Amino acid sequence: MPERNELTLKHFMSGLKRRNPGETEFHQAVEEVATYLIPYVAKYPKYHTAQILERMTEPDRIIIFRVCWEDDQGNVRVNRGYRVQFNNAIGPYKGGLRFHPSVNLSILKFLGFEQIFKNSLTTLPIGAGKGGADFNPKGKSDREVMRFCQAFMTELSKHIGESTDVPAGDIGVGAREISFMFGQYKRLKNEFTGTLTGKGLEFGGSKIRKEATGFGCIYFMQEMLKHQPDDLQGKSCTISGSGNVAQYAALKLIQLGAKVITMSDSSGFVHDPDGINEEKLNFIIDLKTVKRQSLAEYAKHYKLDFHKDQRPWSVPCQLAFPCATQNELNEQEAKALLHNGCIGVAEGANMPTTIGAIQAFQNAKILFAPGKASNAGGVAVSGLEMTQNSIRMSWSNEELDKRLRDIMIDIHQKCVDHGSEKDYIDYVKGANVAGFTKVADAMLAYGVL
Ligand code: NDP
Ligand code: 2IT
Repeated sequence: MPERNELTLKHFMSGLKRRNPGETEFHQAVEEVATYLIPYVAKYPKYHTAQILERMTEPDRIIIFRVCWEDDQGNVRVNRGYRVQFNNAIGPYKGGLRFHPSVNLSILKFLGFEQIFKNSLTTLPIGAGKGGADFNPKGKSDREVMRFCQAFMTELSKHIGESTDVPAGDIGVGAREISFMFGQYKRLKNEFTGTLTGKGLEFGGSKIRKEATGFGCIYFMQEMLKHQPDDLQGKSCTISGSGNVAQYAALKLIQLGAKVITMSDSSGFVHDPDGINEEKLNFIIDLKTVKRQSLAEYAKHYKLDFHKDQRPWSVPCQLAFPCATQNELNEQEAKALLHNGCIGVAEGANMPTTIGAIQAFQNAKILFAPGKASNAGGVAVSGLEMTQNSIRMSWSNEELDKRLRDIMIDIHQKCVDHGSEKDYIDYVKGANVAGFTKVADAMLAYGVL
């Protein structure tokens, strides 16, 4: 048994698992962070005395509600809606909404927890939350999605607000869903405020928000390479996913002279050895966001191989960008990437890499950027959307792209400052420690609450 006052990872994790049984994704996200923060907290006893880690892993509150709606055949359908308001020490709760059949409390708690550190790293005054529903938008008509979004917002609207909690998109929640939800919020509250981000440009949305997560991820990789020094020119890149994050990661790679050779979706991956150019990418964007079909149609159209039910990590590449979902790159796949000469990985998705895979990359001392650093561009431009809404102004593409790039450069520098080892930069350590201190110091200042 550890001493009563001694904090060890094993002791901390066993308490967390006892309090949150069965929540495996939440355990995984906390373990990755605690591995670095427990030794840090041991060095600065003020955090331990105030039980900051214990408080940070307990959400401020969780709202769970029934969402009842009617499908096109007039059948009554029931889903479960959630909002995890995790931590508002440095600003209003902020984080996306996910609509996917796999959504459960464990997944939303892991996402909300990650958001604490990510949002802190952006330097903007935003706290952390996450929400969503086990609703599957796939195969639903626009009218069904509208009725679901309106029913979902009817309850959620009681718990959010421009200075309270500001949701945005995530898996299954894009421009269509945000528009339906914002319309319903405006109707119920009779106010026009920036309570959701990722809105349409006609009604308070920010330029570059749609592109921000993907672009930001590539800017982060650019910084890691520059530090070596190296660059993106001519590098072969595998991407997983073909949704919002993957699409704009691909676009920025193409614009910067790299070669994108794979994209994927939940039905498999496509390998395009000649490289996906802008014209082909536009085909994919239309296929996934307008037609809402499988990537297999892309393979068919361009006469390429479609690898059904497989992930792209067996394809030799220099850089890899997991941009689909959690735990989509395991240790065995990490070893395949390393074996094939991969020199850098940046997470566009949240927690796409398993703990074993991260260790494999770190043991091989290749560049590895955790999502809380490399995908922070999305929430950063959401924060800038909040600012523009508050001052009732909108900034230009150039202004926002510059701010996004500066934020990613700044996050990279913070990771270097806090994660530099003798001959390696541990970006996971850097992101966790740098993200932690701002939130922890705010919590200390508030006293015991
Ligand atoms: P989208 O819904 O736009 O796209 C998700 C993509 O991932 C689709 O290609 C989808 O395939 C695929 N996918 C989803 N679930 C699975 C699964 N279980 N197995 C295999 N493939 C899957 O979501 P986003 O692009 O917005 O989000 C992608 C990731 O990025 C998520 O981890 C999200 O949390 C993270 N993220 C998103 C941000 C944002 O601003 N949107 C910001 C920061 C992080 P299919 O089309 O077949 O469903
Ligand atoms: O994971 C994320 O950072 C997001 N889904 C974006 C959150 C936001 O509020 O823009």
